[in-house]
Amino acid sequence: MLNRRNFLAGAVVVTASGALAACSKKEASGGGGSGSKTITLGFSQVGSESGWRSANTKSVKDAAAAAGITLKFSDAQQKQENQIQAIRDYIAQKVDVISFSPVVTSGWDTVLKEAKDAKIPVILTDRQVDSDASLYVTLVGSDFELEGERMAHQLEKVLAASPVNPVNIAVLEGTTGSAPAIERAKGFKKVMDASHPDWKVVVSQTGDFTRDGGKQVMAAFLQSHPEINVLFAHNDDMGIGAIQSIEAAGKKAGSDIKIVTIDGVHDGFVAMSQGKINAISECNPLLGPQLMETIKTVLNGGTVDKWIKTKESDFLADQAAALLPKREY
Ligand code: GZL
Repeated sequence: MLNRRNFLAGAVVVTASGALAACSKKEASGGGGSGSKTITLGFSQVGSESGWRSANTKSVKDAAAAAGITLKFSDAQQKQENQIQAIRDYIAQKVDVISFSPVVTSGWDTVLKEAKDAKIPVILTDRQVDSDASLYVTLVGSDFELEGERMAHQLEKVLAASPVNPVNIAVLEGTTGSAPAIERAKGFKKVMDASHPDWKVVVSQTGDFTRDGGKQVMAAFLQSHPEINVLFAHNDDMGIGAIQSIEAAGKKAGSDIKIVTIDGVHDGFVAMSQGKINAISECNPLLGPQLMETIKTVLNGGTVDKWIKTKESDFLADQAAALLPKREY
């Protein structure tokens, strides 16, 4: 199990590894300028499973173009073997740096060692791995355990405004074995155990972060557990899919069944403005600019923290309509 505490304990200021010997301070500037070497980045993306992922992909592509970094991009269709193959291809192509969002936390040691042996620095984005921290330079991404805690506190607000008794919670989990699924569950449970002995998780199952997954699993939940009156979905897309099944069952999303989700994508805000999702804890997908800045710092021999966290907020349904026009994704 990924342990955030150990991960944080390993959070040291990282000096650029020997892998950067190939690039002197002067050379790696991301393209443009006379005599500067254009950086080539090999990026392996999880897939295209959700609105969050689409926004994340656009952010990476736009930021690479803006930074003058040559981007080799691959979509793994949520399969670890595709990501491992893509990383091996980038090593063979001798890219300057590799970045990826690991679909799951485990099973990366061998390929990360291959990248290290090839003296190619690896920067994680979005999701953590449980490999030894010496095998990658840093993670640019959110604190998922904190997102789970924030979600529980958001549910407290929703229930204070519209109490239900008893509180029977269904959970739509993210991709099995992924850092967000593991850590969000952990954070939510931490608050439940500390403050809400009256809350009960009656059923919990993965919907794999997709709308269809949320729809199918929620339909089964409603059959087996008609007592459900709260849904915690690990992302907006599964919550949106679940709304279809809730309404097909003749129930009112957002009132018969309170719904709280994580991400904050456009369609999540639309569902909030319709009163169908009661609260969203944001998980910021716009990691591209931070990633490119980190790449340039690392390739120019600079130091970066072991975890570069993204800033994010929490929203209740009554804020959605006003905020929708300003949302960037
Ligand atoms: C979180 C990201 C998750 C999102 C989902 O950083 O890895 O994967 O919450 C996405 O929407 O599919």
